[in-house]
Formats: sequence, C-alpha cells, structure tokens
Amino acid sequence: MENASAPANYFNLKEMKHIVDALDRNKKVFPNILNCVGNTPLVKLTNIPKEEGLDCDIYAKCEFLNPGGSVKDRIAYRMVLDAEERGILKPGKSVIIEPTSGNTGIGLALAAAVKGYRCIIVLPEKMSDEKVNTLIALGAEIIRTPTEAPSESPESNIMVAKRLVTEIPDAVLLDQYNNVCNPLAHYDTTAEEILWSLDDNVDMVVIGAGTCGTISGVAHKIKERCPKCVIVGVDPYGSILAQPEELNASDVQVYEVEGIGYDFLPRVLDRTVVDKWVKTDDLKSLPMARRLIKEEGLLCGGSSGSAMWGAVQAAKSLKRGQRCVVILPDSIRNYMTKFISDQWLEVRGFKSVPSNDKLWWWNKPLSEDLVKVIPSISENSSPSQAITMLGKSDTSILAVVNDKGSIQGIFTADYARRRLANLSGSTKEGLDKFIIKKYYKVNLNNKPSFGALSRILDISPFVVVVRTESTIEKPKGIFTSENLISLITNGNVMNGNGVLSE
Ligand code: P1T
Repeated sequence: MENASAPANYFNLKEMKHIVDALDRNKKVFPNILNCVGNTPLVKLTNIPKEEGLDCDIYAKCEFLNPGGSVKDRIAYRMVLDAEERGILKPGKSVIIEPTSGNTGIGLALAAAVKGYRCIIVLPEKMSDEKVNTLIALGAEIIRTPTEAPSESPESNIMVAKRLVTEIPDAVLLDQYNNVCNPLAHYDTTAEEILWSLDDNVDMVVIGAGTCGTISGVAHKIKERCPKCVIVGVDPYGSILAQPEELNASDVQVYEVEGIGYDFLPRVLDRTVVDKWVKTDDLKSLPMARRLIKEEGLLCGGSSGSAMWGAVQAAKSLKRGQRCVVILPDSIRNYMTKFISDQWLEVRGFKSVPSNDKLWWWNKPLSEDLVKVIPSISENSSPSQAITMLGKSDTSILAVVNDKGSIQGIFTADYARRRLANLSGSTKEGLDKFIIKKYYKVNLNNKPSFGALSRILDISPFVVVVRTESTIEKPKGIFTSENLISLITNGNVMNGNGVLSE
C-alpha cells in the first residue's frame, strides 16, 4: 500500500511548500475547472444576525460555491497535486481510493475526471443519494458501508478503503485524516482569502469539525496574522471531537447532519488552536440551514446550519463593529431529497405538520382497522423464503420480525430487485442483507393523523404502521395513497371493515 503520509514536523505549516497558486482575480479564462477551486465569496449576513439580536457583523464564507460544491474541493485538489509531485500518483496508472462522507470524494472524483484517474469512493450509507449520483456522474465507483460501524471496525468506510488499497494494484490512499495537505490547503487558501477580504481584521471564526483539516489549517494561519481572533469549533452531540476525554465510541449516536463529527481524533486535528467548542444537534442545525437559505439566500447544506447555529451562540460575546466569519461548507445540491424537503423534516420531528382546516379528514386519527395488513416473516428466514412469501401475498412488502414478533425491518420486492440487479447481492446471503432498516413508520399509540400520513406519502410510496404492545413494536400493516384516496372519496377502506366518516 502506498500512503501519502504526513511529515514529522506535522503542524509546522509555515515551513511547508506552497504549491497552489494564489488566485489571479483578473483571469478571464481558466485551463480547467480545478483551477477554479477556492476564491469563494465572503458575504455579510443581513437578516439572521439582526433577528438573533447580535451586535457584531457576521460574514459567511461561501464554500458551497466551489466547483464540486464544497470546501473539500480544496483539499482534494491539493492532495492530488502533492501526490503527483511526489510521484505517488501516476497519471494513467494509479487508482485513487478514499473513505469520505462524500464531499472529499466529489472533490477527488472531479480531479480524477479532469486528470483521467480511476477513482473508488467508500462512503457510509447515511450519506445522501445526491452525493452518490454526483459521484457516479463524475465516473467514480462507489462502495457503501454501514453508518453505525465504528471507525476501527472492519466494515467501516475507513477500514474498507484501507483493505481495498492492499488488494487493488496501483491503489493510492490519499488519506484526508492524516494527510497534511488537508490543513495546509486551508492554511494557504481558505484562511488567506478570509484575511484578504477583511484586511487582517477578524475577531472570530466559526468552523464545523469533521476531519478538522479546515479548522486546524484556518486557525494556524489566522492566529499568525490576527492573534486576538477566537477560533470556535462546532461539533455534533454523538461525536468525540469537542470532548475526547469525556466520551467514548460507545456513546456515539447517529445524527442526520453529514460531514461533521467523528468517533476518533484525526491526525489533522490540532486541538491547541481551537479556543472554544459549541455542541449542536439536528434540531438546531437543520432549521438554521433552512433559515440561511430562506433569509439570506445562501444555498447551503446541513453542516452550514450547524456552523451558523454555533456562530449565533459564540458571537453573543462580540461587540458592535467586531467581525465573525462562519464557514458554509457545502451546498443545497447534496440534500435536495433530505432536509430541503419539508415533509422529510416533519417525519423526523424537525418541523411540525402544517395544519389544514379546509380538509375534513386532515386531523382525524388513523385506526387499526383502516390499515392494510401485510405478512410477517422471521428474521431467521432466507431471502428465497421471503421472495416465495411475497409471491403468495397481494402486497409487495413483508414485515421482518424477531422471535418476540417485534419489527426489525421490512423486506420489499423493490429493494430485493435492487440488491440482485445493482448491488451484486445473492439470495444465498442472509436475510439481513435484504432488510430495509430505514423506512417511514407511524405508531398507532401516537394517534397519527391522516394529514401527517398524507405528508409522509408525499415522499414515500407507503407508511408502515406499528403498535407498541408491552414494549414489543408489533407490525400492523401499511398505509398507502390508495388507502387514503379510497377513504376520503368513498368513506370506505379497501379492507372492507373500516369506515371513516365525516
Ligand atoms: O473535514 P473538515 O475540514 O473538518 O470539514 C468538515 C465538513 C463540514 N461540512 C461538510 C458538509 C463536510 O463534508 C465536511 C467534511 N467532509 C468530509 C470529511 C468528507 O469526506 O467529505
């Protein structure tokens, strides 16, 4: 395995070689798109700071305007240039393999597309299909790994990438978690641009923490030129970056915001240059990202909301005339079917279901007799048994249950086809490989309204209905658009036994 490993004097960024040219602001034409990475605008925010009662000025560094749509284009390009210069990456021969939450992958796939490298990107299931489709369009090959796998487990994206590098000839792991080009790219460009925009006069910079290359690199340069500046890291609950001594990997919980938070400390993190940490969660981050879009016109992603929420907290200590910069790492494009959808936010409790007084049925609760019953299958069955059971049923969905009858997931004809057709699956695998664990579900105990169900049906072909009976989550069936329209037009249900009356 060839590894672009970091030099010994790791954070001596000042002494390192600077290979990316400063952007020529008068250039009319660029040789290729990689030359357009960086030089993103710094935009003063107008509405959110006022609403939040902040006295200082807040500026957004619009990294979502990079060619690949994120701040990570900077490090991807830098790592490729450096590895080429050192003879580690050989054009026309080497294969780039990288574990990523997607944006570094997109930056590398962009460089690979322009320069003609084969590129394999390993990313957790959690990351959006929008990222995956962008990667595929750029010609990258994709491997998905379980989101819940701890970073040191063999199934994690990091360990899978490491294994592939030993198996695939001429494979190169650029390794953003350890490669000094990650912080160096921000030391040389992102921080320089911020200092240039604000004439070396900045009081606070707020940055979301992933690999921590952005925060470490930016902080090192800004502290050299503007020592009074406070560097604030933003880290989601469930990550150990802010308080490594207080948390361990077993505390890690899953959250929706992509790109920030880890269960280990990457080498590119230098905690000595971070003055303050703010913890966030989805409920704070995602509505704030939507506010950045709606109130400031900044078409950014979820971690931008995290950083902005952190900035609103930290900048309360700043006075009139002081300047706070917040970095907005990626773009709306990555999340079009995720937090950009109101329904997606509502199902997860990040937004309330809209009221609708004009529809007589909107607030009425779903009852069990209105649900279309689906068959259950034991989790110990085989995929072939599940397929046979589907064939005998009039639905294309089975509930997969454990010994106690508690729902563990669902088996659908659609996902089984996808595994067999596109994901090199085989019916000889265990049923667990065919189970969908992420699906839309309502619990009858919570008396879900038809309005809420209708909103879910805007983004999903069916809703699974369960009821909790003495701690066991029992599958009761599904509810579909067919059920709903039949109910509201005829006052009748397809099962023939339930009636919904006005
Ligand atoms: O890695 P870091 O410089 O700390 O940037 C954090 C970050 C914030 N927001 C988004 C949307 C991101 O994608 C990232 C980091 N992304 C990766 C580590 C990656 O592999 O794409």
